[in-house]
Amino acid sequence: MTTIDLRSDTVTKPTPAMRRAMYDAEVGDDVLGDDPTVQRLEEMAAARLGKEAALFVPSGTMGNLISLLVHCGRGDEVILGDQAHTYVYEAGGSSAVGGIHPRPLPNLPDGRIDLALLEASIRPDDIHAPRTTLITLENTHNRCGGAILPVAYMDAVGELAQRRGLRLHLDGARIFNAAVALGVDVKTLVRGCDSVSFCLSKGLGAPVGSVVVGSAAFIHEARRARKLVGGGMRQAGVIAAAGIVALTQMVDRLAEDHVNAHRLAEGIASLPGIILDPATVQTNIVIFALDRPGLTPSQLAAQLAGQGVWLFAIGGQRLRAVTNYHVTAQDIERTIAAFAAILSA
Ligand code: TLP
Repeated sequence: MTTIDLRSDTVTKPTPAMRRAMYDAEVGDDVLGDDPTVQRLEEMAAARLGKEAALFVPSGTMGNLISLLVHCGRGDEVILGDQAHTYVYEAGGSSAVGGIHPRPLPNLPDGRIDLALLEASIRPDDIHAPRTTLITLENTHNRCGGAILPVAYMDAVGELAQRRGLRLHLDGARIFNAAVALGVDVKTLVRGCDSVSFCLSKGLGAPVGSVVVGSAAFIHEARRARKLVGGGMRQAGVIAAAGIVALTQMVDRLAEDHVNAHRLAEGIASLPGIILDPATVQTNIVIFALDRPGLTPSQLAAQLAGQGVWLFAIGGQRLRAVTNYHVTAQDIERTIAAFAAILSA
């Protein structure tokens, strides 16, 4: 029985083309500015997102941390969603390392933060208050079920940030999922952002790495911050080469993951005990709740694993399945059948 791994899109393994590119990569000491493959990836990423410059980093977590360290001084406040990956899953890094004060506001179910609340939460110029310097958004929104923040909302927050003298950082770990699903150029989606961190190692399939983009001045400081957190890498062209393949070959196919996620949602939504509106599934993440006396989310996950289907319980009554390029349309039918066998019993 083969395993269908829906735990995350981070489980994707490098494609044959990536392995070949890694083998052939021309490399140098990137901390000394000598790695041509890293430079090519950074130039490609900056151009693709419509920003002046880019920095290759080991992970999305480090990309967000570096960005926050550059935008905020100690004691400054960042406004972010209470379901944001940066707030929930990054080990409190911006507070621990940067002394940055988080101001979590409720994420709406569609991943947005209410605009009026955002604006009202900006601190007054008062010696008692931390200084609000940054807003961080997440697109697509992981804990909001892969929800897309549309162009109009991104632009509105960008305009608000600019008008109020704040910076806007985007955790765009899955920004290409959003761009592909909306059918818009990713540049358009991020035009109001001062910085964006996006991941090569999720749906795009690279084994390691994220890229931070922004102005040349921002990236200059980000390079120093990367050093500070120990993220300067030497012959990193070996992994950047896979990132180049990710950007050139793996973006458009994300649409298949979205179709599979939607089919999965439709296939399980009507099963007894599953609480899920398939219309809310916009990209490759399916989050649903379980309401079944005598069966906890962890027990359901364990029973599915017994049938070769892996996914995660993510707290409370919720579970998450993430489609990715190792998961085929037939795998989705097998997954639906496994759910049905357990829940109809
Ligand atoms: N998300 C992982 C887990 O950490 C939850 C996953 O399986 O989805 N931003 C967002 C929106 C993310 O979803 C993730 C990873 C990150 C940042 C961090 O990226 P890495 O894992 O490269 O540090």
